Amino acid sequence: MDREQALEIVEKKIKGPRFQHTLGVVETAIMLSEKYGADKEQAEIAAIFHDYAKLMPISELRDTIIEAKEDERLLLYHPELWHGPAAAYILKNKLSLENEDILNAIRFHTTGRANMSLLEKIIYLADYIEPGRNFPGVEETRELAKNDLNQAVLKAISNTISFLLAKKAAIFPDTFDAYNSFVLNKDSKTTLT
Ligand code: DGI
Ligand code: FE
Ligand code: FE
Repeated sequence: MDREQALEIVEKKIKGPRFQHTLGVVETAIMLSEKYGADKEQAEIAAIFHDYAKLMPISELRDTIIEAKEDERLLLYHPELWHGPAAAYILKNKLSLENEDILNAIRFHTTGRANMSLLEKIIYLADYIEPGRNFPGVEETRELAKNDLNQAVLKAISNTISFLLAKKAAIFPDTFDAYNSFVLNKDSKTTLT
């Protein structure tokens, strides 16, 4: 599938501001791939599809998580966490997207997880810093993204955890696992890419 086909499929599912956000993530993911040596085509496809399921009704997202045998703990947490895993399943089964790294970058783009791949980090970070984002802390994260991918992703995850704590929102374990994984590995950056 090429860029134009992928964009056409996604635009039908997520028109308007959400599609503009997606274009921002695509542009940022390509820029980060060039900087950190990831496969640009893979980053582009993952970015285009990352919010594919964002506007699906909650009941459909729930059914998809169950049918997909995705992590059922998700169902105990906020429905905002369901669109990544649901999209990964639909893309694999209905749109024949087979690359597991691309699917995981989409699956984990909201929570992160321990030991994220280079592509997973790039999509997580691109989603956080794309030009349309303007929440507190984003500028600092953009600065870190210019020369340290791991520090930038750690910052984005830390900010998200702080934001959720302030709201007294539940925090999914993968989000903490992502945070711990970056903090525990901070002295061995070579193993983190
Ligand atoms: O889909 P987007 O809006 O582009 O971005 P996203 O997929 O990163 O979703 C962001 C939302 O998800 C944001 O409101 C914070 C929330 N979120 C991220 N991690 C967690 C979480 N919400 C809960 N309850 N628990 C988490 O661990
Ligand atoms: Fe999302
Ligand atoms: Fe997004």
